[in-house]
Amino acid sequence: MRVRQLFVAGLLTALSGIPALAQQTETDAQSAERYFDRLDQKKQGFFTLADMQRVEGKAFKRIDINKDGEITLSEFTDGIPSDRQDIIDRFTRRFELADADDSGEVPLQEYMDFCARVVAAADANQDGMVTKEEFIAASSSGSAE
Ligand SMILES: [Ca+2]
Ligand SMILES: [Ca+2]
Ligand SMILES: [Ca+2]
Repeated sequence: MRVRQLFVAGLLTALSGIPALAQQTETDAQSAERYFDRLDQKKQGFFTLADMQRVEGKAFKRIDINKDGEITLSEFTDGIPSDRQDIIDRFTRRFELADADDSGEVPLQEYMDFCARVVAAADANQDGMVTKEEFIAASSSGSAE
């Protein structure tokens, strides 16, 4: 269980995007909440895998700077100030999580599979809906120590 929680916690900042870096005092729970609100576009109090894939599908197109249908590490870390090696390292680890086959590129399908892993790990009661409570619990408990 702990590994699952860490996994979700590890994904959050990557998926929330670089603008999150402006608020470095933000806790994991706050970051999770902000990201949740972005996914819960209909304000229903939960999001589904389809919701996440719709939002992240758009993000993918933005990250894929050269529009070749695949994200590379340099595209993924583009825009991070070069003196923030800690952030670059964090994004690098997250890229490696998304790049399940270790090919150095993440095509859309791999990215969508990655979203499915996030939802599966966060949806504690496995009803297909990730509530804010589930999402925050999954993302904050793993980094509590
Ligand atoms: Ca690309
Ligand atoms: Ca790959
Ligand atoms: Ca659920």
